Amino acid sequence: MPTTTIRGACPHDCPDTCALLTTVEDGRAVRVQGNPAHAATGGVLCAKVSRYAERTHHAERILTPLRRSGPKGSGRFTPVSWDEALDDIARRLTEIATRDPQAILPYSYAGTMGLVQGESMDRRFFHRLGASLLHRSICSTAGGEGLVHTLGGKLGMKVEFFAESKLILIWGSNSIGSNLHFWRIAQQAKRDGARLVCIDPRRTETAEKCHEHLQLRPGTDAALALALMHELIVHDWLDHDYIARHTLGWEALRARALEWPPERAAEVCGLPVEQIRRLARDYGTTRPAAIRLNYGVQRAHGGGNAVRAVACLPALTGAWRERAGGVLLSSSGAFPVQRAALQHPDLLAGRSPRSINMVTIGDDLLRASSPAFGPKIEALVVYNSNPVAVAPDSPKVVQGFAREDLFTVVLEHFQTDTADYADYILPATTQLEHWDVHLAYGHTDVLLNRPAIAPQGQARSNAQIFRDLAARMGFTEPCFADTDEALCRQAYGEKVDFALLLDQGFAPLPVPDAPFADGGFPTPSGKCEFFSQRLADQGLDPLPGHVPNHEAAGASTLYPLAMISPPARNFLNSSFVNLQSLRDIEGRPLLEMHPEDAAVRGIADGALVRVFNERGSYECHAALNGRARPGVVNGLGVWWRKLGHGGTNVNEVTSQALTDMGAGPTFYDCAVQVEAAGG
Ligand SMILES: Nc1nc2c(c(=O)[nH]1)N[C@H]1C(S)=C(S)[C@@H](COP(=O)(O)OP(=O)(O)OC[C@H]3O[C@@H](n4cnc5c(=O)[nH]c(N)nc54)[C@H](O)[C@@H]3O)O[C@H]1N2
Ligand SMILES: Nc1nc2c(c(=O)[nH]1)N[C@H]1C(S)=C(S)[C@@H](COP(=O)(O)OP(=O)(O)OC[C@H]3O[C@@H](n4cnc5c(=O)[nH]c(N)nc54)[C@H](O)[C@@H]3O)O[C@H]1N2
Ligand code: SF4
Ligand SMILES: [Mo]
Repeated sequence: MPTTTIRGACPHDCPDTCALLTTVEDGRAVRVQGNPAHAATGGVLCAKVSRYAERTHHAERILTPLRRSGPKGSGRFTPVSWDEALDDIARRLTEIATRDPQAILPYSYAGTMGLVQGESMDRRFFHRLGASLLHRSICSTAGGEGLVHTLGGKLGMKVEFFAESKLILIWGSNSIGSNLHFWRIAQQAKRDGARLVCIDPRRTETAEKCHEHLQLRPGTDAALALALMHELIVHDWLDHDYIARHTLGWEALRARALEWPPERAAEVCGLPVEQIRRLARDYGTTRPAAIRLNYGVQRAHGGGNAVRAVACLPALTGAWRERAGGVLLSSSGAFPVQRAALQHPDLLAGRSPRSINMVTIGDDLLRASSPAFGPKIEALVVYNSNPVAVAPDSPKVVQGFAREDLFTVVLEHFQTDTADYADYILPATTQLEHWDVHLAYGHTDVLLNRPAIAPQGQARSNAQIFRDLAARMGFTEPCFADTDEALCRQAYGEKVDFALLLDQGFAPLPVPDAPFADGGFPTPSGKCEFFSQRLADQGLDPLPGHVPNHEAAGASTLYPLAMISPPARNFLNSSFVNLQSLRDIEGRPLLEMHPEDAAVRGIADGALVRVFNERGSYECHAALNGRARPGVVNGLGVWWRKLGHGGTNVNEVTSQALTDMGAGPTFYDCAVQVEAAGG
């Protein structure tokens, strides 16, 4: 019985982008492990992807094209051949495109982060068609813009050097759950004497294992960062030389920060003033000091400003001078992806289609044609995403997907909540069945993914499906003939040694150890921009400031609780919810509450509760497990609606309001009321 081991890459939306080793026996993947030769992976995978063989060979995989055979949303389908499905889809899309191609909307995100299966042939196809563009904002645009306007790009410390830090701020990140390989590095620093501080409204597994936890109110991080600056200034824990040479707008920032004594921030953040003072002293007097910032801080109204405020800190103390000092939110800007070669924007041929924000898909699917909006959305092609489960304000999203006059095609592995609303479901390959090449946002190595097994059933890769559709629609440009393997080579062109990728599966980028030790920020001024002219030009505050939540805790008497909805550890967004072994670990959909908030509502631990506001209502079980702070509830995400209670999940109550920068989502800026269900 022949056994082989194939090198690959984890496709999931996770900072760690692990190198995989898949063991194959008789054409079946029997084991998926971490590649020990890849330092960032260190031979270790998370529990989720250790189950990747189970996911791939799952009995409920979609293995043939399916056509809807019941009412919209009924989830009833019949198998059809690829020819029937592709002919009919091409006919329907052509018919709509003849009227206005912008009535067609692609909807995708990072179900796979692969550059080939996520942003190559699909983009070529929709560019050639002239379809609406999608603003892919559902995760990181607020923080991304915040970084760009401060440091100049999605760049920061090299993750491995956190091991040498003496103080690590883990800010808006449950590293144990969602950035496991960073946590291993932080543990090493801890063993070598580093102090770990967690800043998070939830008492996470990570917070419990740090030396200190600042359990602030959601959406108040900028106030905390400004108070830290205040203390750095009044105690003169500043690197004046670094500030003078490598920053822009110091006097203005100084004046702003002096408006934020710790007492004021303590009031806004709901923290003891002593805890803020202590953190400022530690940060001002410990070297090297490092900040692992994560996207949890930027899912509230002021998310962009919060990231800007935090990203200013290392320039004030000169922490950037050492390789173990600075901040890391994302490293993805370091990757020289050849996007024009991959995506062919030239196929737009001078057209500039409108862009639809994926966060507001609920409202946008319900809009009529108008001069301001353009044509009504008549067709949706969904891949690498499960919007009916993950997009905010799901009552509206569901209503939109249920439109009888909407033509919906979903490329999927499983019959998700979104696939239930499809007219056609097309079977997609998993990472074990196709080629791809990857960037990472938590380290700086390029990874290659080789197929380990043949496509299961009649599954085809996303790139193959768009290639097939292009042929059906008469798109004859040569770029539609590129194979998946050729696309892998085009992703980085000459910038990355493809032979090395073929040989070992990964290739480190040549990035400097201490990127801003001597300034050199890729901003317009070349400095760390405390003051941003680009923001001023957009009519925004040019300095980082505290922007209160749209729905601040306690501001509404009807909905007095602030809800955040961070990821459950054993799911990845809504992926893996349908894996029995992982769902068994998570148990059931939970709402963590503070015992006092539960007691006044007559709610006992484990009771079924109703979480609601003017948008919707969600049923789950109360967990009085010590993780919630008073006034804040934590609704762990993101369950499939159909696997939760009453066919709902936490996004019943989240809103489509946007962030200060980047037009991102505000999942963690959400006021609710809670009552005992049936009460
Ligand atoms: N297991 C698992 N891993 C994941 C994911 C997953 O769903 N499951 N998701 C992946 C994705 S898509 C992403 S984008 C990345 C990063 O995704 P993130 O959402 O950054 O992941 P977390 O590290 O869980 O960080 C969220 C943390 O921020 C906290 N938080 C919420 N509001 C605030 C706030 O206002 N201020 C502060 N300081 N903290 C706040 C939450 O309590 C939570 O602990 O993780 C990825 N990794
Ligand atoms: N309330 C709340 N909502 C949230 C969040 C939160 O913290 N709280 N987090 C938000 C964040 S950070 C993000 S990034 C979004 C993520 O939302 P999504 O990007 O929609 O992520 P997933 O829910 O993992 O869904 C990805 C889907 O892609 C499919 N898929 C995977 N690989 C392939 C492939 O190769 N081909 C095809 N055709 N399909 C594939 C998977 O089967 C899965 O169903 O959710 C957001 N929603
Ligand atoms: S989800 Fe993250 S930690 Fe888990 S295997 Fe993938 S990259 Fe590694
Ligand atoms: Mo995300």
